[in-house]
Parts: sequence; C-alpha cells; structure tokens
Amino acid sequence: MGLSDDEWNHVLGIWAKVEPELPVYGQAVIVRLFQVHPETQERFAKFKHLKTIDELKSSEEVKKHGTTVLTALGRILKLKNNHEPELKPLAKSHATEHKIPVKYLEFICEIIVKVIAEKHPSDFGADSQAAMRKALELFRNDMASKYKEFGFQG
Ligand code: CUS
Repeated sequence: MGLSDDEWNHVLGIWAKVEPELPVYGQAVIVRLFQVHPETQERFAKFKHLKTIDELKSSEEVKKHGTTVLTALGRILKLKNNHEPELKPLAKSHATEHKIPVKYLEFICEIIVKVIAEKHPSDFGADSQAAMRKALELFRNDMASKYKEFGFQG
C-alpha cells in the first residue's frame, strides 16, 4: 500500500521545512522519546548515564544521534515507495547489532509526528499528518519484514 502523489507531496513538503533544522528536531525527538519511553534509553549504552532532563537536553551525543536518525529517515522518505536499497542496510544493522524492536520504531515515529506538529502548527495540518503517518507506517512495515529476513523477530 503505497502513498499517492498527493500524499507524498504532503510528506516531502513538510520535510523540506524540517530539514534546515534537523539537529533541533533530532534533539527534541530523542529527548522526548527517552522521557516518554525510558525503556528505549536503556537500549543505548552510550545514553544510560544521562539521568535528568537537563543532562539529556545538553548532551551533544543526543543531538548527534537525533540528527543521524532524522537524516536516515529523510533519505528514506525522499525515495518514496522505492526505499528498499536504503532500508536494507538500516534494517540489517538494527536487527543484528542494535536490536531495536519494531515497537520502538513505532514510538519514535509517533513522537516525530508530534514534534513536527508542535513546531509547525500551521504547515502540518490533518492531511499532512495523515500522509506522514502513512509514510512512516510504510517504513516500519518494510523494516519489520526485513527484520524477519535477518532473523530478528522485532
Ligand atoms: O539510530 C537509528 O538509525 C535508528 C533510526 C532509524 C530511522 C531506524 N534509531 Cu537510533 C532508532 C531508534 C532510536 O535511536 C531510539 C529508540 C528507538 C528507535
């Protein structure tokens, strides 16, 4: 179930507004994720020592990781329905090294939508949000099926 041209236009339109500030968004997403779903923070040895919200917010590592995550995701979104070549290595590393369950991908995707909606209330209306949710669902479904190919049940 791919997205229509119109839906992709919504997705890439809002992404173009996010992109110039990727580190800002990336940081906000990771900080929020670790607050709302602390079990996700436990998965990363390099972030375990960050205890308070201020420590999270001032961590360069968190900012860097958030930028990495959103850069990877942006690359995938721009490939629209043809993201397979880009997704495969990502699914492999996440299935075999990082072991990030699909559930955690759901958490992070939901937070991405919320953070964009907060920062761009007027440019990210119901249609755009629905399109973004659909694109992220496509991403997760394809990650989940690749996970299985790599022997990770997710
Ligand atoms: O890093 C990376 O790469 C990933 C993303 C993609 C898009 C897949 N990640 Cu990191 C993810 C996650 C995190 O960090 C946390 C939590 C959950 C998920």
